[in-house]
Amino acid sequence: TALAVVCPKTTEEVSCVVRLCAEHQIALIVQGGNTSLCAGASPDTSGQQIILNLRRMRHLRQIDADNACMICEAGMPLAEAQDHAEEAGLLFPLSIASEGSATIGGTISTNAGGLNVLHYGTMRRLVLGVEAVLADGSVWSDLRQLRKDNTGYPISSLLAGAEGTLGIITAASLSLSPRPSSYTTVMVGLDDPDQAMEALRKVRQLTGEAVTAWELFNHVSADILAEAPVGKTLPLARAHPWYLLGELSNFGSDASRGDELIEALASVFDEIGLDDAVPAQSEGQRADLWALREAITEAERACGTSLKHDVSVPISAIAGLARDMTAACAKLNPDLRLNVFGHVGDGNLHVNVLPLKRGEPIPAKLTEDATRMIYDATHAAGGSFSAEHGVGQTKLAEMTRYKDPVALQTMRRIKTALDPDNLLNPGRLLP
Ligand code: 2HG
Ligand code: ZN
Repeated sequence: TALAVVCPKTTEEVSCVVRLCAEHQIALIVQGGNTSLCAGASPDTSGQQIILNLRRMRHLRQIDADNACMICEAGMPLAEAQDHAEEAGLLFPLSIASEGSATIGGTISTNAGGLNVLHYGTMRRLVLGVEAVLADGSVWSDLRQLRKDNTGYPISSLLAGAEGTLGIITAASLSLSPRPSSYTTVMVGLDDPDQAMEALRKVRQLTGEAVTAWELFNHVSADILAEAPVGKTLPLARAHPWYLLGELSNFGSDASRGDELIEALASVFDEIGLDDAVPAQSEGQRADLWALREAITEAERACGTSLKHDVSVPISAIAGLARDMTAACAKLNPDLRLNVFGHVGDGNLHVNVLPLKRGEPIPAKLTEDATRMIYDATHAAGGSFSAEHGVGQTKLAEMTRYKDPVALQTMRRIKTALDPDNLLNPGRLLP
């Protein structure tokens, strides 16, 4: 429910809308690809907020291979930005399952993570600077493509992850990486999440910085992929409690390096006793393996409304957390199906409770107990209740419960300084 949907095409138009809204004290909700998993981009139910949708601002303003940098407008879908980088012979490494819809502005505003964070970092690290319209309509522009600039508070970095509460990002200068010449991708069955982490340590010892993705998922993920309307089965010889999808990148031009990476993986799997592994033999097979992983969210949606948790802990604690939460949820209700998957190489897991019966709501008491158990266990392990999806409107209670009070107070002071009338994305991020 919104007062209006405004689709500006230029930064000047965004600034104009913000000035008008400030004059009339009307709140703005900024929307990109509308893929938030915590209601970050939907207005409240009052019908008094304006949706500012940036999808018409999708130009590539500049790409510069010498400077390994490109300037994209906020409404450009992430997949399109990746394509532009590829055409220039480079890589824009942020990769998330929703990249066909999610936009550059949205992924910066939520500091998105995804599949390659263990090597390239989250979106904030890939942003050299942003252009943004502030709450008074003024335009902050930092598209200079500098890798070093020690002249004060890093305003662009502050806007990354601010969920549109401090300013509206209209464009960004993004850092590009060398493109790997080949990938070594493998799926392997596991008995225990510890094996994934042991393998990661050993493979890193053998190959240095070659590991660019290390994804874990459990047997429930595999089951729902098979049950989905377009059922997908894993290419392994037998079923396992856990699975790993790992990828190594060959950054050199030496083709034999690809063979070395496969040998390194094979020797580590052998040492740990992992005997059911499938390496991708072609680019097509690699795409098929990734399609399985990236279809987990949609397969989950086909089960009805699930209860999502997106947690992170120090990497050393991730295997224990995956195991303990599975055991604790089974105690809450033995029929409960827990879809556990995520980016274990950077310490991030999605721990999602499926409806007990397809399409039926999860009972309120179970929702409460499971959520409390998962977040308390995460907090006790020194973790975060929101690793990469943000806070939006749905995790405000967790902000009050788990966020350091001094951090909250500091965030409120920053918000008041930059948006004193609380007109930019009110009711999200800050409780
Ligand atoms: C992923 O890792 C996304 O695929 C979505 O972060 C996670 O659906 C989810 O809970
Ligand atoms: Zn994820």
